[in-house]
Order: sequence, then structure tokens, then C-alpha cells
Amino acid sequence: MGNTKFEEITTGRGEDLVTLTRWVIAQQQHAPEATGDLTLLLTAIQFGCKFVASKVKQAGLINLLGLTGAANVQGEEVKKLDVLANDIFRNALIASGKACILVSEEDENAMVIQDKNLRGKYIVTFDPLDGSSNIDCGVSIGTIFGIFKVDDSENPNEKDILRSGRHLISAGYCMYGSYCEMILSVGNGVNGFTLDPAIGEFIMTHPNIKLPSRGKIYSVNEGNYKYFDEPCKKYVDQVKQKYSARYVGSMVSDIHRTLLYGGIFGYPADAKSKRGKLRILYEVFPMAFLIEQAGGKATTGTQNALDLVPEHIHDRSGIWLGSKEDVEELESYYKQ
Ligand code: AHM
Ligand code: MG
Repeated sequence: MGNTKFEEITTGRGEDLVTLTRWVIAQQQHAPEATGDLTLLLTAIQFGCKFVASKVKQAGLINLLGLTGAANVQGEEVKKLDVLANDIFRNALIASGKACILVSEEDENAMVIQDKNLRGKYIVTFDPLDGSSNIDCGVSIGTIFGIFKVDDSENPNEKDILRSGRHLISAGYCMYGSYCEMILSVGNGVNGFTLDPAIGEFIMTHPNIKLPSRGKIYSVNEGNYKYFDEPCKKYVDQVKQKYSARYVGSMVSDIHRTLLYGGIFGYPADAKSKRGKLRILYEVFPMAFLIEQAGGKATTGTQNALDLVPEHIHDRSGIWLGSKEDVEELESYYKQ
């Protein structure tokens, strides 16, 4: 006894991958008041994303493509994968014991977790599988989520949900594409983690993402041009003189490209969709939060998107997001 020699060690030697779990734990360690609850919630979301990623890959082989035959509360046809993804996230979030209310694009009502032992302090708003029109042709789709904290988890209520996007504490998305990538912010920048299927872990591949102040791409469904208002028409008319057009039709993919390359993406309110198409709580807010955290800007045209306050959980808004100067140029047309 007494002959053991001690040597100090630190991480970072040899092969050393920063996994998403490790990164989230490190954020917790840097916040003295942290309880670890958000870490567990994000672990559940991470699991849901891996599960959905694997189902998306196999969908054509295991009869998961196509419609269920039902419509959701918003009158849209529901795909089998939409339902499966919703169940996966719902189960994972409840089991985490850290959520109290779930607001999903697929559920008419806000879902309050019954079991008080499984009820935590977070509200999770999510679109389990965004880009439904692209599911059956194998084009990139994704999951979007936003996280709010309730004041009193014993008595969660409407005012905890119907708040401005400034109350978000975390947001992210996972893109199921040619690679599977989770983009996450807990309010101190934006980081990207690519799923390594060999080890089943998200690995940090895009640290500290920052949008360029201007890009060279504009992204909007110009099939709706005839419905656009005048400022929007004028902006699109001039931006197409100088930029390339790209439009996937999956918000996750269009935002992912915008985060990495810069430029502007929009789904404006127009004469056909008077309040826009994209839903505030689980599409507009999370993406606006990420874009702002990456140094970009998000606007309805006349108002900062994170300042919106929805009146109903499925409320929609027109939205433009992207490189700061590009979004300010769009806004200038609404000021004229
Ligand atoms: P969804 O939630 O039913 O999939 O609808 C949202 C999607 C977004 O991903 C995308 O930006 C938009 O709808 C595309 O709409 P459109 O086909 O009208 O261009
Ligand atoms: Mg959606």
C-alpha cells in the first residue's frame, strides 16, 4: 500500500469525439443553478430523433409510406410516418419525466401529462415530422422543437403556452436527409451534430454556426406569387435579379441550407393564406430562435417573429428568416 502513483488527466487526447450528450452535460456543468432536468429532456428528444431517423430510412420497405386516411385538426392529410413520429416523441417526452405539457402539430389539444410523478417543468412544442409533402419521394424532412419552462409545474396553464418566443429556453431541429443532423441551441449560440450510424451517436460537426450577414440564395414558394402582397412581390422581383433560387418545400431543409450558406427563406402571409402557413409555436418560434442565435434575423415583414404572441396553440404567421442584411432588405419594402 502507498505506492500508487497518480497522474492528472484531461479530455482531448487521441481519438476524442464530442457527442451531443457530452456537449449538453458540459452546458449543465457551466450553469451552477442547473438541475440536469433539461439534459434529460434533451436526451429524450435525441432518442426520438434517432428512432424517427431509422424509421424514415426504412419507410419504403416496411409499409410506412402513404396516408393514414385521416386528417389532422388543421384539415391536412396525415401520413403514416407523421403518426408514428408523433407517438415516438410523445412517449419519449413523457418517459423523461421532465415535461408537463406537449404541443404537437398532430394533436388538436395541448397534452398535459397526467401522472404527477412524470410531470416536470418544461413545455415542449414540436412538429414531429415537418415537410410532409416530401415524405413519400424521399426528400429531406425533419423534426422541429421548442422548449419553454412553466412557472408552476403543479398548475401548468394556458398562459405558460401562449407566450412570445422570447420565453423559449431552447430550440432545435433534426434533419433526416442525405445525412441526419441535429441543430440545437440552449440560448448561447447554435451547434450542429451529425448522427454517426455506426455508433448511434450525434457527433459535433458544426460548432458555433454563424450566418453570413448576406447570402446569395432566396427561398420562397413562387407558385404563390400571384397571392403575395405588393411589398413581397417587389422584394421577390428584385432579389431574383441577383440571387439564386432554392426551395425544397421542407422548412427544416430550407432553414438548414440558410443556416449554413446564408440567404433568406420565407413563407409569407398572402391572399390565400391570410395568416401564413407555418405554425408559430412549433415552426416559426424554434426556427426564429435558432436563426437569431446564429446572428441572423426573423421577421413577419413588419414585426420581429419572436415577439409574436399566439392566441391559439396552432396559430400561424407569415415569416422571413435568414442573413441579417437580407432580412432587413425585405423589411425595407414593408416600410416604404
Ligand atoms: P407540414 O408541417 O404539413 O409539413 O407543412 C409545413 C411545410 C414546411 O416544411 C414548408 O416550408 C412548407 O410546408 C411548404 O409548403 P408549400 O408546399 O406550400 O410550399
Ligand atoms: Mg410542419
